[in-house]
Amino acid sequence: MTGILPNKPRIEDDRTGIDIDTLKRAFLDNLFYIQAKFPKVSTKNDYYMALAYTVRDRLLNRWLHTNQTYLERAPRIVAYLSAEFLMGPHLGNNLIDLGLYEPVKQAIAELGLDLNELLEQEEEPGLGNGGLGRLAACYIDSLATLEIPSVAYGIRYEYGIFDQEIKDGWQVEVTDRWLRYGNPWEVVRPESELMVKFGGHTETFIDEYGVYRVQWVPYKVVKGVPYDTPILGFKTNTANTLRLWKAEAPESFDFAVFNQGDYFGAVHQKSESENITKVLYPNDETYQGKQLRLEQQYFFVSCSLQDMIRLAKMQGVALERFHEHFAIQLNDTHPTIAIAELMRLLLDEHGFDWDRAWDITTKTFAYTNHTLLPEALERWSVAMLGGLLPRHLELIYEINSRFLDEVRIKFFEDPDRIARMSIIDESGERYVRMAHLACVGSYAINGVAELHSRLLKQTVLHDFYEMYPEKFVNVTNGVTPRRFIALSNPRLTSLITSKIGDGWLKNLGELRKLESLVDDAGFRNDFYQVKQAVKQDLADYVRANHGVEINPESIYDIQAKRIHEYKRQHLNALYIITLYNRLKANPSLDIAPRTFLFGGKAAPGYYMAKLIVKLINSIADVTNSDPDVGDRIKVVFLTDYNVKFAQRVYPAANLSEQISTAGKEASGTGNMKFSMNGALTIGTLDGANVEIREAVGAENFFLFGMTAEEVLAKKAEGYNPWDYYHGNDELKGVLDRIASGFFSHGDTELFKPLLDSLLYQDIFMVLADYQSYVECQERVDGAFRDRDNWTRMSILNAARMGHFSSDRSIRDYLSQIWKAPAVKIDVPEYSQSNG
Ligand code: CR6
Repeated sequence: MTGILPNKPRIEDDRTGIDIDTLKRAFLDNLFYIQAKFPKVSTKNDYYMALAYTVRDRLLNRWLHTNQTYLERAPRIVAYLSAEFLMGPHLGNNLIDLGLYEPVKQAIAELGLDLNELLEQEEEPGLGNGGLGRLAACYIDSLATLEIPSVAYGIRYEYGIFDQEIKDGWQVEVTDRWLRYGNPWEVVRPESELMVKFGGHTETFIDEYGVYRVQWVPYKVVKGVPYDTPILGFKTNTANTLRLWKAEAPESFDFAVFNQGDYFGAVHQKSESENITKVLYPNDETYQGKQLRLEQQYFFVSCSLQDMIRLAKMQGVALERFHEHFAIQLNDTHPTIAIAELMRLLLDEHGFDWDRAWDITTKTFAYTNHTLLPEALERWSVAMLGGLLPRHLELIYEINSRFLDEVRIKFFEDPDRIARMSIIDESGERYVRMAHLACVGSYAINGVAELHSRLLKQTVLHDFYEMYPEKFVNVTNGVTPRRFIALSNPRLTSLITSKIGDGWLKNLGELRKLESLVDDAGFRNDFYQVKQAVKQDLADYVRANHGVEINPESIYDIQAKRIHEYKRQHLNALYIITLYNRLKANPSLDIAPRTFLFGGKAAPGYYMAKLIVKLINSIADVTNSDPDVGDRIKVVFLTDYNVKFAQRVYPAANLSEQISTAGKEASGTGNMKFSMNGALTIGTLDGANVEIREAVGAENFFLFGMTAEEVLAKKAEGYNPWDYYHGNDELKGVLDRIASGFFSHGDTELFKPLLDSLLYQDIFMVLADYQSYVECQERVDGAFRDRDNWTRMSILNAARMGHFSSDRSIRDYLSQIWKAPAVKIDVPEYSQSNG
């Protein structure tokens, strides 16, 4: 049998048709036959599910044709390996990609329902911590939009990033049961299960050809089951696959144990296997040497590589050509064990010799580094890695020994370099340094913004840069305008489209056409009205969900991102207290009213980050109820920040806080999402802020603080935060106010750890940047009062952000690293049948 569907999709068919009547009928059919409900007893979730299945039916056609085309044509495939995919809700995005948003909205309305309410029902798959996971999601959107054959591999965590609640001002973590009501977007493929080995030992033997070989005898085997989600491109026929692996026990029971009567032992083994994909580690930018985390990494990497080899075979591609067939991108070091695993598969399971296997491996992998923070660089103790993956440890030692020989030859009189560059850290307890393995085993290494890529070459990866300068490239991050403008800001989208057409959604550079409208007072007013309407929406949401009244005329000053000392939410807090002190000293002070909005999760074990959350909430308690403050300052901590919520927040911002210590934020991507939606940035010269400022123009960006070079210089000359405390009365007043217990009902101990860390160490130089930040905020205050000029700057921000589309990032990866051509997918056109 050839072809996928027996017939062309027909316009009046329930599973393919897209006219309003068919959509309504299909929706009711799904409600009846899938949810087994009729309208009178249906919950909102039943309606959501019925709609989700209706939409899924309409994308299956493209997905199956895409899969069939790839199978037949065996094109070069980009495989994106990532431990995190922070997808956000699927329904709205799929509607946008299919061009079905308006018809579906109408069909749903004709059934007496509200599309927005159904969209709200979707429990998002929060399978990531922050920027890195969300970046992966944007990249697979762009890969499909650019019609690049690709597959994304990751882990199907049963519990994603925890839900955040706030109790008495403190963060409380609640498990994220996102799969509770089922997931209509995934298709399980039990027939494609694979086995993954763990533990045990290795044995050597001589094979039938007299060749010396190694065999791994594992302690346990775990089954990997793939769950596939179609990832549509925007208005293309391409629908690629996100394949997430779930761990299961190979048999439901170990019958040998069971028959001896050890029922609990047998069940325990089963649950132990399933533990591997139970929960996402909720740490952003920190590494913890937890064995289960290494098990997760190896589990998904081994499944994915075995799957690729299987696919290559199905397509008749010889393994010698694996690297021509696949470009594998390692999203940070989390999947880096793949380098040793591919070597193992080629050597031990497919009989390759070392040189051939190494040649293929090093032509296959490319590595993206996402951080310079030392505490985030992954390293596994040799004892742990060897216990879990004995064969891989042997291979890593062999890779290292050959690599160090090369280092010796290239830098023959520099023995220190050997110790510095070794994949094995032998300075104390021995560790495997995953970033070193990634550099040695990859043909390309990239940072995620120009500054970050430069600092990588100058600092953490300097030795590797000297060894392999040709491997180093930069790919500045980008974000998808489909989700972060079209879906989340429909008002702005229709305004833009009414002026310049809709080509910008595929070619974001076209936004430049808006620049010529900046002198058009009518357009400025429309743009302003859009922003006000969106701000009103957020105000309604905050009233309903937080019980706080915020003023849409005020500056919406927003810092939304993970809570981290390097991101300096506490610098923002110090400014709020500065304003508060000023208002108390002079109650008639004239300031532009501001609403300070914060959103973000703290890692559960990160005490200082949690204390910062508590401080913000404590400040809010005081400022929001002090009659002297009135409407001039409101502070709100927006609970449980996630992708769904982010989509409400970015469009409503006037001011985007991007205030990390220069040199610490590799790129940032929230900075891009805010600016695209017309927010102005207050920021340091850090990460992609540097490039954003160049793009939008220095006059449309509020810059403050030390540069990365100045930060390093200050550290070198000996930084003493007390100098700033004693040298700045206003800063002293702020810190003293916290210390006095003013925000903690008289408790002078509560915030002491935070104050001590600022006054005795201040590694992120909050105090050093304080004055510059405060002065910059005063410029913001002044600028906001000139409403028309602010709108002008806001338009120019939106108009000049074309460079920060993830489509551009993907094109950069393609031209510099992957070299995979696009493949057009043909899908039969709808036909009008006559029965
Ligand atoms: N935490 C960087 O800190 C960057 C993203 C995506 C981060 C952030 O600046 O935008 O990656 N790094 O490149 C890591 O996760 C290690 C992040 O999200």
